[in-house]
Amino acid sequence: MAAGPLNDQQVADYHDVGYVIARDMFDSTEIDLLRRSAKDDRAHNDHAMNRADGEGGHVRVSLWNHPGNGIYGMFARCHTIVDSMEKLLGGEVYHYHSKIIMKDPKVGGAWTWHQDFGYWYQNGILWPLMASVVIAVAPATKENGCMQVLRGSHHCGRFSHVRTGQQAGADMEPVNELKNRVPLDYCQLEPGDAMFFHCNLLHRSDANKSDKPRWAMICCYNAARNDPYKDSHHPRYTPLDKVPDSRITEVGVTRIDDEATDPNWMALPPDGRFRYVSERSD
Ligand SMILES: O=C(O)CCC(=O)C(=O)O
Repeated sequence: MAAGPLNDQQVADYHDVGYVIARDMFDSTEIDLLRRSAKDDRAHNDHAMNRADGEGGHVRVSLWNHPGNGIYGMFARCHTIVDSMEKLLGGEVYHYHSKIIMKDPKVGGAWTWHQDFGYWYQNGILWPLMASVVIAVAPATKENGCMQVLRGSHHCGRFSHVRTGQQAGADMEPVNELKNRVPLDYCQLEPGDAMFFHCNLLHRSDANKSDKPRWAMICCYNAARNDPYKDSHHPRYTPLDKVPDSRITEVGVTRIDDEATDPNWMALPPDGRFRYVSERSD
């Protein structure tokens, strides 16, 4: 069963360097169920969009706003994750969105340097009281394009984000300076590891040139006290019903169909406000 929320040292590390990796936060049964659901789930595959990286690669991404009662919802709502987020963000949180990222062998595309808050503040969010967790479904290695971060870069605050070609990313002039001053960490993960990171942490990833897939689920949260001041394509404060960690396996083995229970799949607008290029793969 899931390992329980982050401890005080892990919370301190997150505040210090902008991220923390909790090894083996989920066990192999839980991750196998997630992997099988993600692989076999027609609804999820039907809703996957190709996010082109402008260099010939693409990542398949499916994204939804509200967690439901299927296995994805159980991960996003379980005590281990949500209590961790509440420790990191200092109070009640709500679910902002989740996504499954499929970086397939040879074709899986790159991500340019960015901060998530570089986009999210455009949605009417005033404070960077937001964080994400990457739950590794397959190993994430240097070879298959694991996430890279500039350690401690969340202390810089928000950088300007600009659109270059098909991607919007951080203004590279200050980022290149920062690269000379702080370490670049490769965040290599094994299935079941969970990486929590601050919304102002600069991160990127390389294309997947290997013959191994890199799949992950990423769940994003906002502090309840940080309710956006305007509507956007992601939700305003919506109370989150936490579930016991045991529900992941219980729901996973009964294979509740997420099509009915996680219905809020997103069609992404190609208007530049959001960084995924909307180009349906089907
Ligand atoms: O998983 C990756 O390769 C990068 C994902 C990312 O940067 C994001 O979702 O903001």
